[in-house]
Amino acid sequence: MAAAVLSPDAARERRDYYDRIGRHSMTPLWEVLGALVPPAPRSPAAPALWRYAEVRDQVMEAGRLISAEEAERRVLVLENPALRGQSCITQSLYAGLQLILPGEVAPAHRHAQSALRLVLDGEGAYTAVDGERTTMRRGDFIITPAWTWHDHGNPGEQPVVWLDGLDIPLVRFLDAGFAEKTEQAVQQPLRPEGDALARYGSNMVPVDFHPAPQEPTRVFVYPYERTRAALRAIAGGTPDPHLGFKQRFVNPATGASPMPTMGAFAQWLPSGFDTQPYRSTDGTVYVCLEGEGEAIVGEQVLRFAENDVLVVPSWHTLRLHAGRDTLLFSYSDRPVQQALGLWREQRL
Ligand code: 1HN
Repeated sequence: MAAAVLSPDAARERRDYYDRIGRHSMTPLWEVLGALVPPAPRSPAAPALWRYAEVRDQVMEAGRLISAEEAERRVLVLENPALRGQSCITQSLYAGLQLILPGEVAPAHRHAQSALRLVLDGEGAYTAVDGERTTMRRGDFIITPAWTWHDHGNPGEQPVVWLDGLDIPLVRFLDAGFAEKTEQAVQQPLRPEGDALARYGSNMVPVDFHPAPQEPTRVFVYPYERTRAALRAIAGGTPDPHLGFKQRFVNPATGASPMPTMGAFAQWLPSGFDTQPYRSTDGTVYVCLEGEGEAIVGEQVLRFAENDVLVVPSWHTLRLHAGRDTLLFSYSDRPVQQALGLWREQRL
């Protein structure tokens, strides 16, 4: 509807009225309705890229300035350039690069926020989740579901860096955050390494195990070798024109997302492949695990290589170009949107 032209008197009368109702903490909906209920998402987040080759030295420098123990978690937060100061990469998601040096531990704690890790650089650190350790190898996708005890340690020889993805902004929005620490910084292993994967992630589950539909998976590591082998095995077929070969990680016992608040994906793009334009309502964080290429987000061209992190905000049109055979990991709030009936995608 076209805005009516107001006489100076009428305009002043309205402003005075807004001032008077403002003293009672009221405001006129008609001034804000268009912004509150946009015809399509207008994310305040911006597309952005963090080149690992450019930030690696700065991540390592944090290792000289503060110990993992003092920091509790030694992390550089990847802040969306349009949302600085809010510790978020999209409106609902957090991302950070965490460093743990040989001999260090990051003490055990638990919280309502769910976390995922993607191992980027170095080997030999571990994450322990509710009494079981997993040794980190590059590309491994590891989860610490809400309210699970978790600590990290590095008994190896190399600095280890991984990407943390958490649902921090979502939990903050809901004012539903709790956290706890323990006296013992390092969890005593209760089960041998590999137990959860053998028990819950080998096309079998314990005979009387019947998880509720929204329960997070007991499988807390998705080893890169398996992810990569699966993508390579299907990459001989016909790629989806908009997505290439894209798989979603699942809770093998239910088929649902591994955790209820964040979905994760792995995608293979053959060398030279160009995806058709695509958009979806889940703002998504991508990590290049292998290869290199371009993400064209709206008008912006983001050139990525191995270990680079990039963010595509909600409803921004994405086209991907693979300069070489390329493997992308990604995560988003898609399971939340789907559970609430909000998720939309468009193949352009
Ligand atoms: C956390 O627990 C970890 O466990 C990493 O490694 C980053 C950011 C905010 C709150 C908790 C971790 C975190 C975090």
